[in-house]
Amino acid sequence: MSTNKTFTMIKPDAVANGHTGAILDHIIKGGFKIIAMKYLALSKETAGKFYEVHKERPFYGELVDFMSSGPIVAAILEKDNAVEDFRKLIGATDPAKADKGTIRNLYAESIGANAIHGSDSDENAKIEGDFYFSALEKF
Ligand code: DAT
Ligand code: MG
Repeated sequence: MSTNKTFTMIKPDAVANGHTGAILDHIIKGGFKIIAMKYLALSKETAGKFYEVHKERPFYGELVDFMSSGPIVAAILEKDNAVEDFRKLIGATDPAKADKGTIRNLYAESIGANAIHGSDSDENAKIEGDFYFSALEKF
């Protein structure tokens, strides 16, 4: 059964390039409700922990450096079928392969600096949301 929540981060490239407002607008117009949101400056340690599942992949070091290179915006989003619909809204990991009109097609720079994160399962959406937000900060 799919739940109605997913977790996202607007990544340092998109924040630094001034795309935060346009991306939030895109998300809201896509039918998602923002139920928690904050700016964060990730340390290498925190970024490394968040992406621990990718520890053995060759790009892990680069990913950790990138995600701690500038502010990010973390948010929990709500919509029916949230995880799957949000992955569609953001597009493929590699922006060169992302469908036209998706967030990564419009705003990402490269496969590494790809503008936005979206959880890949209901289980991970819960883990990732709980990683950044306390009970006090989310509905
Ligand atoms: P996604 O973010 O689409 O779920 P992923 O979970 O496979 O993709 O990888 C996590 C992040 O790691 C991805 O958003 C960007 C980075 N990454 C993935 N593949 C990469 C590669 N081949 N080279 C550099 N960075 C990569
Ligand atoms: Mg992923």
